[in-house]
Amino acid sequence: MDFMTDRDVQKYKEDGFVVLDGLLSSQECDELRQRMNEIVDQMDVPEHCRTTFTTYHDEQLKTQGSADYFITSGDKIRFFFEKGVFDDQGEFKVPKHLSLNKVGHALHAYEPLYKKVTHSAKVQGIAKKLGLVSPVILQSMYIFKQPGIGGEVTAHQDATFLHTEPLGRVMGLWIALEDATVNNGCLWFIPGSHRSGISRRMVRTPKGSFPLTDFIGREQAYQEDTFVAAPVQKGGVVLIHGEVVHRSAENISEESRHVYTFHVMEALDTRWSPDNWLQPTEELPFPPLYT
Ligand code: AKG
Repeated sequence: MDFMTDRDVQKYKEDGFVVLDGLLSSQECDELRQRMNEIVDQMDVPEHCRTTFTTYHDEQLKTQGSADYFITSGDKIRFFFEKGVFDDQGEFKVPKHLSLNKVGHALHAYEPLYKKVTHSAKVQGIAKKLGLVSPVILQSMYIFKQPGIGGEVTAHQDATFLHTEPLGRVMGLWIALEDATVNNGCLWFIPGSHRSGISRRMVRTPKGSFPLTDFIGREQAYQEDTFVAAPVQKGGVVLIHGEVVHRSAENISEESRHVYTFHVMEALDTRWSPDNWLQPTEELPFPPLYT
């Protein structure tokens, strides 16, 4: 039997998301977490985090450094931190393993264990079940949602950041490496919200200008009671339609909520927007999912 059933496909199409249990074994989750632990052990803290800003000019350099670091991270493995984890001297105020918000955006390409999971038979089976002909991998992230300080992710649609023509070509796979619950910051969705287009787009600004990106349009105000929680057990995956509205709360619990997530795009008859922050590069064109 397929890992993803016809019923799951129907639910994904109706709601814009679906939770599938058992994509990974508990051991596979632990191996991915262990590898991330090693990556963080060896992490070079980015220069812009270390800059002490005493003048307006320093502060601007820091902001510019941080924007550059983000916008050129599509084909690299880079480190993004929670707010307030560095002191004025650029030293950690918390243990470094507890300081990270996420690591991105090319684990799927450069880290063998992550690459293996991304191209696993089950993942390829999901894409085939959904009828994807020529899916490619756009980006990947390891998200920590640290206990006590893991920040809120406000309501958004992924196509705001990963825009295609036509819309409807992008899907996120969000794999829980630990149980994700309403206490430690699981995802929440507005079921069916993937059918109304997008309200906001993040675009690159013209070369040489700052900031490097800007928004066209604005996120709507969504009604709190229209969101439903999508808790998922360790090893399960949430499929996220590119236009479905979703969010996650801050993690005020004592449990972390690590996930590995990546986005795929049906490349057949799809135009990837040259205005997106993320662009394929010579070093890393978007790799095909099917092997
Ligand atoms: C996304 O990757 O689009 C998310 O919304 C992730 C949010 C989270 O992991 O809390």
